[in-house]
Amino acid sequence: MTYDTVRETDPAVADALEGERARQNDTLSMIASENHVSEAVMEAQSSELTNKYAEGYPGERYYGGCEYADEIEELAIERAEELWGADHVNVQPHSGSQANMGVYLAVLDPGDKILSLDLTHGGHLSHGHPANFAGQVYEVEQYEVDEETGYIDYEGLADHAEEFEPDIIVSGYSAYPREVDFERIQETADAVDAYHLADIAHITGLVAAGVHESPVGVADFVTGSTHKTIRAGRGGIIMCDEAYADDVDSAVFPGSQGGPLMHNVAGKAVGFGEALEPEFEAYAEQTVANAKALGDRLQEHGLDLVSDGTDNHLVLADLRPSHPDTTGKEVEEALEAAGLVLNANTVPGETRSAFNPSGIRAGTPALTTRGFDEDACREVADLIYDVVDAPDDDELIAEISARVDELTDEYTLYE
Ligand code: DSN
Repeated sequence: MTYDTVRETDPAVADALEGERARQNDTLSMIASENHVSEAVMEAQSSELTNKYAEGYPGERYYGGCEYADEIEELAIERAEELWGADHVNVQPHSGSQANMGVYLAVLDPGDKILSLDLTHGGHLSHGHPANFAGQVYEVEQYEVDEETGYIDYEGLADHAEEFEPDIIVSGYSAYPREVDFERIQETADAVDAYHLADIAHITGLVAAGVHESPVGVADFVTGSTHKTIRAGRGGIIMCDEAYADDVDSAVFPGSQGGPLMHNVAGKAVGFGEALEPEFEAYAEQTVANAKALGDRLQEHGLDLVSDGTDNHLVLADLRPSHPDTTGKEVEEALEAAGLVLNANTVPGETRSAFNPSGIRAGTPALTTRGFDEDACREVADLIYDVVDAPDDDELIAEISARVDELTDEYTLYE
């Protein structure tokens, strides 16, 4: 794909697009929520479907000319049903947050109660943070991880649910490195007669590949995004039993969205098709193996990992025990200068701020797409540790940057 046509009419945008392509090629993305889609997904996403209004659902649209939109949405739905084994799938949410909004609108009234994980313990804004619509429209209380172990405090959650009597319990997280016991959370939801929404945005691909326990068929609702561990381009998805299908569909359209972004639905269809190929399972397994290798090596260097390791695609390091005077933001910025892009992150028991927190979160989905194996991830852990240890050492940053250049040349991405 070239930007030659954009360049003819709009050089400023072409420069920025080419800059972003070069940035992705020449740096290593370790942001746990990012990945690199195939060129086929990108082509589908930049198709003429960006021009098309298709309000409604396949076969029941409010506009003419939807025959190809119907075909594409049906393909995306069929493939998603096969990938996750869901009864009903809505592929129209513009994002994971909109997918969550769709579920809330389907079953909650304003003022109803949400019980979800605290953002600083690994939750998500759309699970009820006061700055988000969910925290403003609903009454929210939050559960936590056990600060000693870093694992979800399932007993604390059950006690909290009994006391708070929520209408919905939200599981599924943004910075939680361990397998989630969805069955156990479902038992808690059943005990207090609450719905259970499992937001698997981060682990959608791991669940599809069978390398993480699936909440589909366990939780009442499963939401996800389509661009993280599943490489289907930006967007969201909702899965549920047939019994909730009509409520969910009308909560998405017309409840909270107008016309679906059909070009993104086309990207989802292509990406889901790719994930149905046998190689995807190997990719997901390698992603997890790479995160373990990365985490083990960081621990060998003396970094403290929340929960003492990982079961999935990410590690969360708490810098305080080994480097009490170094913040996550300082490390994020120094690493970025060296071409390693990850994010500063809050940790359980955070003592600094969300903007300048005490941890760093590192994920392996994008590295694995580039072809990194465990050895390569161990080397990346060495580079990360060197920067954590000396974020102000410009000479070191330059050396690491040179090594990152060699790695990005070896593990190529987009032509
Ligand atoms: N912002 C995403 C993340 O980085 O986890 C979740 O939406």
